[in-house]
Amino acid sequence: MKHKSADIVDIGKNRDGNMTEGSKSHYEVIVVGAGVAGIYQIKRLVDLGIDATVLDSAADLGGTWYWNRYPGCRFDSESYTYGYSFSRDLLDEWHWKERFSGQPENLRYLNHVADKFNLRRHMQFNCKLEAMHFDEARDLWRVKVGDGRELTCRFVVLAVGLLSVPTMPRLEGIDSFKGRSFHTYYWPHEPVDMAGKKVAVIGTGATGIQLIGEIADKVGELTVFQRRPNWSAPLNNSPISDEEMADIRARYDEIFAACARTPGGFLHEPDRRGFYDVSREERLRLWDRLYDEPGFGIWLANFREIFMNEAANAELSEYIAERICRRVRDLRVAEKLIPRDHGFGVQRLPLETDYFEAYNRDNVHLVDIGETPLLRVTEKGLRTTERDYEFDIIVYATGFDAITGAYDRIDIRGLGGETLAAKWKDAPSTFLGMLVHGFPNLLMPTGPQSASASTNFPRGIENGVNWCMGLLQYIWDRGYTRAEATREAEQRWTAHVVKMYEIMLMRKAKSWFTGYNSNVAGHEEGTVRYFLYNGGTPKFVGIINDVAANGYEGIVFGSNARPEPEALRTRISA
Ligand code: NA7
Repeated sequence: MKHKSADIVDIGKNRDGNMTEGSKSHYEVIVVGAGVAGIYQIKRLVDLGIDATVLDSAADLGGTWYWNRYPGCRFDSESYTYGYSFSRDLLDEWHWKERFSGQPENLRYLNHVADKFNLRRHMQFNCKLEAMHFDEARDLWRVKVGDGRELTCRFVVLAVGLLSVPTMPRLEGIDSFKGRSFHTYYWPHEPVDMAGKKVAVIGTGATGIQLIGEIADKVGELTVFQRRPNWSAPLNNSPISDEEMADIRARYDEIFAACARTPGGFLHEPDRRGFYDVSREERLRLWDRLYDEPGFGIWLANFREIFMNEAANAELSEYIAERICRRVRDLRVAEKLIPRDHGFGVQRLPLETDYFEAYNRDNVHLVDIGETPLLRVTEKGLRTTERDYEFDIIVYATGFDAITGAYDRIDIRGLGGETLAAKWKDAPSTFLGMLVHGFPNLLMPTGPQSASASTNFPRGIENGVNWCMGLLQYIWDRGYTRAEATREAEQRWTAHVVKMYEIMLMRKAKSWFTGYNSNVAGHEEGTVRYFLYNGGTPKFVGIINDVAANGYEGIVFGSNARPEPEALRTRISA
């Protein structure tokens, strides 16, 4: 497809179709992030012939699947619910090899999508977005890229990821360690030889749990430094044969329809019977089945009360604790792996493969740093209040400055020079998780308080991108140059998001769902941030569709800088 120039203001000098992406200075839309969301976003834009580009700080596309290369990294979503749904052709030709596909295949998939739809030529890599300031007189964003370039665009779409800013412990001596060390997010691209090595893993979130289960039998000694245990349940992964894949392909419509129906955007539908309407025996039968089934069933196909009712949650937690005890030989170790400070499923549930069995191995050791905290990193390893440990490799599986971290690190200034980081200092506030009052022409298809983070991510991404595209088309059709959420609409949405937390036990959890991160100033224990929309996919989609149907109620439009009618026609008819 010809990449049309849609420069609509006098600063657009690069009208030469032969110019490379990197030499242009103005775009109608700049998309930031070439991950799952950015890839779909640019696909939708180029399909319309919009002059758009993607900037990404990485050396290549893939976002999460580009960066996270640690062993064991994989979906907890059924692979065939994770892929894009927009192209029948793509669905028909891609064979997911495993029910829960691993990082290498996921990255191959995203590359395949980009190549198939010729999207790579609209992407610029090693391009970190440093700043974006809104030019109020011209309704433009002035964008500063890490390579020194200054670009302008009418709209910025931030597809920067929810978990894209890894955080390290605030420990002294990290740089003094003489062995190899890395955060899981920055796992090296070349294979890491761990055979016979003494390896430390700090952190037992979803990442640590995947990693530990995978490497326990491949390293010399593995020492896990656990501050708080996490609940987790078996992934029960398996390969997908040609026959199964053919069957999945024939059922794709049904599969995506089921995802659209469920709160989490997965295939797992909640058990809508009342927790106390069925006998305890019946509950146990359900849990026995769900625990041994693949995927998030034990979390999402459970009774809805487990998310809201302390007693119901406690009964399920006891059941899971008992299943853990059956898998870990040393009951003292099992006891340390069972969370006692929060109930099952109120934090993000990690799914595991052989995680608990890893602790039955002689070469795997668990250090409870809740009891004997880490003091510092030394030249040779780690020091706790109890003793010194020596390692060849230290892996930090210590999580992310989640949800708002990537936004906070960009100098984003809206009307009156207000910075987004200052506005969101205590907590984000948005309209539908996709727009922010005071920051016109900024779109976040998967922003804080949208439903994407609390759902099967690509399903949320498609909903978010589709809605943003509808809004852009509305703007272009009417010749507007500015769109901004009103303060009232933002306040209403944020209050609704907060209300949705009030009924959930998760509001009390020390997890990235509530903005907790001991390694980020201001995010320590005690500050709850309302990051996610917990009303579920169907409700979220209903609300955003209603907003669109009502002429984008809650958004004000303006046309300070009128586009040339011809340029506008070109874009819309493309
Ligand atoms: P998480 O879920 O935030 O887990 C981070 C883990 O690291 C967790 O066990 C933390 O313990 C531990 N941690 C963090 N900082 C420290 C310090 N300073 N010292 C010791 N231990 C620490 O991140 P993940 O990467 O595992 O998962 C993130 C998401 O990625 C996941 O939910 C998936 O959606 C994909 P804590 O519990 O805070 O005591």
